[in-house]
Amino acid sequence: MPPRRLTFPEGFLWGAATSAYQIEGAWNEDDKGESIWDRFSHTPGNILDNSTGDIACDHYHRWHEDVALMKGLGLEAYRFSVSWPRILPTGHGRVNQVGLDFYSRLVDGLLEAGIEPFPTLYHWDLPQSLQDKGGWSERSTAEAFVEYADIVSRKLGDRVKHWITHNEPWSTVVMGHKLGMHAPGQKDFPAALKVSHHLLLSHGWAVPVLRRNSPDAEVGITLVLFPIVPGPSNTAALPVFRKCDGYFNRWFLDPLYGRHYPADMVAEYINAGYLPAEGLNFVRPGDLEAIAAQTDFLGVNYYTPVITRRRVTPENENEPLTLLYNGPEYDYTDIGMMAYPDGLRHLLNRLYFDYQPGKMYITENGASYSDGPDGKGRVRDQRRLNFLRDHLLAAHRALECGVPLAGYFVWSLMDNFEWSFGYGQRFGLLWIDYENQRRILKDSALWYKQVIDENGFAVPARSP
Ligand code: IFM
Repeated sequence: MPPRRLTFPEGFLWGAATSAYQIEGAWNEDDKGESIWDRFSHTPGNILDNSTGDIACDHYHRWHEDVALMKGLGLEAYRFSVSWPRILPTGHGRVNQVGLDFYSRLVDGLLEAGIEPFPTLYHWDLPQSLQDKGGWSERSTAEAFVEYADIVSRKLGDRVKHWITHNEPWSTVVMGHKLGMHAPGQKDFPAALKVSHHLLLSHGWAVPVLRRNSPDAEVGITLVLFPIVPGPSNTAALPVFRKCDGYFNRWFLDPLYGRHYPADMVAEYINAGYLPAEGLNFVRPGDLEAIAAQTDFLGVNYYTPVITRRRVTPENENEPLTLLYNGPEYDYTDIGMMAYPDGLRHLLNRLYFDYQPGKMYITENGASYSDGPDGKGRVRDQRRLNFLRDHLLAAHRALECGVPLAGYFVWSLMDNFEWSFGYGQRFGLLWIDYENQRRILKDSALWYKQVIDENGFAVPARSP
């Protein structure tokens, strides 16, 4: 059988993504304030290889070269994040003009290169001064976020046509405030639930501000989402399935799409003692209406599914995270995430049929594989290429079902600081030599360039 060609819809946007703390460096230059990630990474014991984002990929100084590389790849869109403490060194009040100018030049540079900027306002680097006052567990941080969103969108709103308020609230809540593996390193689930509310509230409050300052722009939020899949040979009990879905997905999706926080999860958390008997006592009148502000798109970050286990013991019944199954029969990337391309098709279909977002972008998808340059300086990262190809195939299948998917961003444009894993995990299309900051296009980057040029690719006969 001749190989089948996949063609994506006309106008489908091909991009790549990064975030400020992971690539910029220049952590204390030009009057930038300290962020919670500066504090967290400077605290010994928090990062696997004891590294920090102080220099990272030095993108703050090399953004010109990076935009040229993006142009060479034919990228049509670039998702980056704005560092809040670069703009407002203490979180609110005094504005740092130099910081604003940096992003203004970046946006101009991207537009000149024919690349659509997709800025994300919050990709985890909260100003430390706000953390010192309680961070996201305080409502005042949501108010400060709106001030910040206003300042950035007044400056860039004439040129930016796509705004993303937050990246992965789930990660901030769970990794940062429940498990303590991300900044600010807290392990307090009751406080984390407040954090989740204030993150969503700040999103809802920022939407009309972004629309006012950037009237022609689309506004959305990015969630990391997980298809819930019954484990092999043991059909998961429905309550387990529902609970995982509630914990990972519905807790964020339901309020954003006007359905309030899921009642079954509120009951779970009251039962487990994470919420008081009266429930969500931090939700005030009008909050849920604000959170449900109409958006133009949903940003979907997909990496890995949640495979449920059947057995629920008295010890783990209130703890959704213990209900995961990591069987050896699956493929794993170097960071230990399960590679499960078909999960993307399930996820996109489910999101569309359950929530009907007007449009979706896959704002992150990618894999950590450590393949480095061979003797000739070539990076043969066939595993990443296969990963991207199989996920694009799954995304295309969702498109065939009518899902309004408008674009795809590889995570990441370049290898970078992978949070508590440091520099040991490499997700990039570009290899970074951290000794001399040399960038090398990996084989996957060259393949992706061809996909962009042809708006599709030939599917090998053996593909799923
Ligand atoms: O590196 C992160 C990114 O910052 C958010 N999404 C997941 C990526 C890979 O872990």
